[in-house]
Amino acid sequence: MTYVRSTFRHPALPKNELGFTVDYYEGSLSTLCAGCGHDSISAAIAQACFEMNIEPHKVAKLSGIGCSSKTPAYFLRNSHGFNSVHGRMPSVATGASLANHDLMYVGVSGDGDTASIGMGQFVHVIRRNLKMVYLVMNNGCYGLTKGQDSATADNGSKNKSGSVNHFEAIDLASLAIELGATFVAQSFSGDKGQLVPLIKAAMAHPGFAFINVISPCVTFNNNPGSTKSYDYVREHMEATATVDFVPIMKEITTSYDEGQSKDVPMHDGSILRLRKLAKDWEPLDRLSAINAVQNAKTSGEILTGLLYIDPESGDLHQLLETSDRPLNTLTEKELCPGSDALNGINAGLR
Ligand SMILES: Cc1ncc(C[n+]2csc(CCOP(=O)(O)OP(=O)(O)O)c2C)c(N)n1
Ligand code: SF4
Repeated sequence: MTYVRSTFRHPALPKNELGFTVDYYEGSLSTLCAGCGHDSISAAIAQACFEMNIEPHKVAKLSGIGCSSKTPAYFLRNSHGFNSVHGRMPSVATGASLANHDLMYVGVSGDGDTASIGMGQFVHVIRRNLKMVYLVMNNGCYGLTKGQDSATADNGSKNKSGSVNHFEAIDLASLAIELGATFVAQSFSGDKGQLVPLIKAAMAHPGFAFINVISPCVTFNNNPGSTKSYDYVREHMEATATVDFVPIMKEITTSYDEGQSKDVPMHDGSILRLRKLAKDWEPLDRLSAINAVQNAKTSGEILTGLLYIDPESGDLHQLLETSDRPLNTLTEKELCPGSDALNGINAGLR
């Protein structure tokens, strides 16, 4: 059996500004279970890159281990990719970005990959505000190893074999806000209308952009009693706002009643237009975001949409004052400026 996609596409498929159709942003044929939420997220990433007119060779996809971490094979086949070790995607992303910050880094992880073995790496990549999109495909279980409860499984949630989880769940979105992440969003694999603009906004964000996406595992955790099943999430989703991503120079066509919408200007000139739905929630206020997530949780709802943004965030490169150019484009003279320069540095440290 071959997993290469057919290249035939309808000749009338719309093209983006680069002249590519959306299939140029797809990957090889998925080997995940039919109906797995992760496949819908891969499609949303491809769609977002298509709509953002992104050159695929300017993107690096990174992942750990898990069904979720396999997905970079299923989108952006013309991009760079590195499938790393379980839970270690953030350090690979950090190293790659420090060597070349000309690429856009898209990290994909699972709730097992991030909230257990990779937790140490996750919290530190947030602290460092590495400019990347970090997307967790959150199904509350370890899909690849046959469905054991993960650390994001809700207390009281039932798995397929009927056993009840008695541990408190790690709430990745709350944790990210608490640790100082400068863009935090939450969504559902079954809501492409919400997910695509969130991914586009995350890509335009000048720092660490985290998206926690509930992504049901149809094989091991889509049963009654599970709080990560399609039915449960559909019934308990509550959005902070509708999100409209308006790219640079594009006319704003949507209009909302005064007081209902909020425009968040992004550093590159694009605009995030939010039509607020949640009461007492301010996207630019961390405490308000934390309260909104916790209040929703207390009432048994899952808050989705943009939760928090600091559009002025300064990323790791700015903080470390690293070279603007990729290291592999620096000349030997620039990389090794000679003993006088070294003596000067040493003298400055005495
Ligand atoms: C160091 C190490 N420990 C354990 C494993 C076994 N393992 C592979 S994937 C996985 C968990 C996958 O769960 P998750 O990240 O939630 O992804 P999903 O498959 O649910 O998408 C585990 C424990 C491994 N591959 N490497
Ligand atoms: S086991 Fe679950 S997470 Fe893995 S591909 Fe199948 S449905 Fe998706």
